[in-house]
Amino acid sequence: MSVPETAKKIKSMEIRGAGRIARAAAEALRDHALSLKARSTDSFRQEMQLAAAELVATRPTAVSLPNAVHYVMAGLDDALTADEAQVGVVNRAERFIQSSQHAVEKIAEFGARHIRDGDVLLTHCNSEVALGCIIEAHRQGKEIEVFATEVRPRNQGHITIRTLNDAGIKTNFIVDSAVRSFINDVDLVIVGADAVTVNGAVVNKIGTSQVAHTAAEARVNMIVAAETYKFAPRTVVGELIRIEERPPGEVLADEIAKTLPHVTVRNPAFDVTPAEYIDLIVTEQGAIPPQMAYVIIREYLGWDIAEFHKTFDMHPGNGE
Ligand code: RI2
Repeated sequence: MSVPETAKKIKSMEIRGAGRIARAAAEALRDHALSLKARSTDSFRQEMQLAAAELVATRPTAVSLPNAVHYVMAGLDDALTADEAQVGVVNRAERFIQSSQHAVEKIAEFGARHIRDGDVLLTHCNSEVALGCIIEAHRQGKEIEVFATEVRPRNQGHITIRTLNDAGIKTNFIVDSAVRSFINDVDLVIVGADAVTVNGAVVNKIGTSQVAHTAAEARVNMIVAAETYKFAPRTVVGELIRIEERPPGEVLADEIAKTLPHVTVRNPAFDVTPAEYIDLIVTEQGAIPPQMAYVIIREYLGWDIAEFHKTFDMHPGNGE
């Protein structure tokens, strides 16, 4: 798929979920590199940088997106010819896509071990990796039941209940505000992540922090399923994760909104759950307490200050 087409689909959320948008961006960069008829390394590099910037600008919160783009664009490093640069980008894009798919499978395997026979689970939003853990536990023959929230305003819960239903998993569909009413029936909360910061806070779909607070108060454990490329290197140098605020029309129809001149609709797509509400983050490298997020950033994202300056300048939030 072309870069503009991919960017449009990510923006409109036709392609959504932090892992999926990262893989879609890698695919778009790969296809773009293959389509370029660049005469020089410099012009190839420039064209690729424009494409990378367009993709990164689509959605500001899920850090998997700039991390994937960064990984693929490093294929340009040390390339002496346009051909070498093309091979570098294509190889890295393929590697990212494969390792992302592998990470999703590994997390399912590790995460399923935290789910016991007879457990009642609760999930919020639609996370490929969180659902992977649940489906793997079910595949292993554990008898489980799930509470899935609706996830206003975009109703990602509808995707979740279809996936769980198709897997043959007993599922209860509830409105977001019903979490507290059912939390005492729940043994474990499991969600995904759009970003994990250096202090172990998890940025995920709006409402996650309310679920986490409710779970903590009821002494119900909460685990987060997140690939290492969801960890945010720039938070090491004090950058904050930008929370995307989406159009008001997603929450309240424009015709109604315009009759209410004193009302402002706020529509943040994500919120921040502090580390103390999270028991474990399950990554493809194993489970860690959230307080160990820095280790993941250091070891698996190859973070260092020079690298930071070189590669993250393209990020739209840079300098804000
Ligand atoms: P996976 C989604 O964001 C949700 O917040 C979900 O929990 C998170 O990305 C991770 O998704 P959105 O794209 O990568 O629905 O686990 O705004 O699929």
